[in-house]
Amino acid sequence: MKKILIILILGLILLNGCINDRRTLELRETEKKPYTCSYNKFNCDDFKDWEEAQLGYYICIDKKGYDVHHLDGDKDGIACEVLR
Ligand SMILES: [Ca+2]
Repeated sequence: MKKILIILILGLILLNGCINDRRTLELRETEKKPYTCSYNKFNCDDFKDWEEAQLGYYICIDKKGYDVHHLDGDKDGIACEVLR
């Protein structure tokens, strides 16, 4: 019983770590303005570099299931080729 409790607590600590990493990632993303996937708000030139644009693309794919900001016009899975 004690072992199960320890494993459960370790699992919760690990899970919390993952969530915090994700928040850090999104905060870095939001230095210019709060990042959202609710509506088409961002263009490629709103991101500081290609890596950030690609991250923004992935975040909305993950949250909404599609390219909310139309960052990948040719739909090859690579956002904002113009920034590379
Ligand atoms: Ca593309």
